[in-house]
Amino acid sequence: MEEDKLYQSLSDRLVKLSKFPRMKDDGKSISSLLEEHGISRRDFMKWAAGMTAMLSLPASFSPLMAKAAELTDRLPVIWLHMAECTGCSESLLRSDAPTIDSLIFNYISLEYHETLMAAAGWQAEQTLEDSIKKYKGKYVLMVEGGIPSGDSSFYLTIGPQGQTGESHAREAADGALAIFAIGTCSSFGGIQAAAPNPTNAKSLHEVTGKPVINVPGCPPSEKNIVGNILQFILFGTLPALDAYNRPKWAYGKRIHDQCERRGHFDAGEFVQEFGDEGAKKGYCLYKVGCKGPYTFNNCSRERFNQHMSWPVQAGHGCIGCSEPDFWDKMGPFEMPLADRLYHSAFGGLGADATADKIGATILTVTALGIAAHAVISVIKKPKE
Ligand code: FSX
Ligand code: SF4
Ligand code: F3S
Repeated sequence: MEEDKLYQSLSDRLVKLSKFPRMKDDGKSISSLLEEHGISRRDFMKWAAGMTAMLSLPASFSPLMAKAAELTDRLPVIWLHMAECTGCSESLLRSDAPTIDSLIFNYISLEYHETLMAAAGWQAEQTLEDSIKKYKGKYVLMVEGGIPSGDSSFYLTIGPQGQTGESHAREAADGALAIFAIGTCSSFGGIQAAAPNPTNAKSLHEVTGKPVINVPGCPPSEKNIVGNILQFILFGTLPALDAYNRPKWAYGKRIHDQCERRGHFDAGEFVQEFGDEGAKKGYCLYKVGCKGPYTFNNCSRERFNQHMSWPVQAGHGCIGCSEPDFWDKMGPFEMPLADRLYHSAFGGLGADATADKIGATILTVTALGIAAHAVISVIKKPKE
């Protein structure tokens, strides 16, 4: 059976990976870390089952997911910051009590992360250079933030030598095994790329010319960040991607399709203004600007902060934060976009369009310079 074969090949891969040396010398396993924070094995297995479902794998693969989490300290990760608010890192790290996702993030072999590491100045610069050399062709590069480029690249300089973010990103991308753009800024340019884009901020793909897996959202949820790391550990290949190079397991469906207020949309029950009777009854937020019908992400299913809540549950519409150019194209955020999107920009495709169709219609694949299948074909297999 296909499923058995897949199970076997993933488990063989994990066995090979487990023979790699642990990259941390504190001797702590993920189990001891969880125990220290009062998280039981049972909770961990429940979490692994949730991750397995999120990645659309059969429930019987949960033990493999748990094993993959235990092996995240075998993969060197370099995490760079560009022009952004650091919300992507915060999304993972700022919960009142450490979550399993945040513990996994701490457990990963983060060779370089400007916000988290103790080193600064020359020492930090050295750490980055050393990591790039030492793990050439073996590290995963994760970049947060849009990248001021060309004649405007000096708007972002990093480190004691004043190297531009643009050249930092290019150098690190050259030796990477796989590259992830974490957040909408790195995926598509982000807020700093909003018209008139004074710093000429660009996406990671545009700046490096490399195949990049985009994990957008401003910020993306902790689940989507950690899920991508686990997917890579498990498969060693890239996931199926949509026209904007977003993994389909996370960005394959619209917010609107899985929204808890969808029944009210279908019944024509709308909040007319914030604070009205409809708002108190949890009616649909479309008329006060929800962009859920045009936004591809799993927020309505996975939510944020350990499944606690998400924008629509909190009472504000989705602003489309995981879509390219949302900063210019989704506004005004508290007014419906229906007319523009249904009749002009989306060429009449309306709310039934899929991301791929929309991609082909307005923000063309060529504009991004990537085609999903081309990306998959050039991906290197991890060295084992
Ligand atoms: Fe902020 Fe990350 Fe938004 Fe951007 O997130 S949450 S501005 S996507 O790069 O820090
Ligand atoms: Fe939910 Fe927004 Fe769709 Fe209404 S328009 S059902 S609030 S996603
Ligand atoms: Fe962003 Fe909309 Fe989700 S605003 S966080 S994509 S609900």
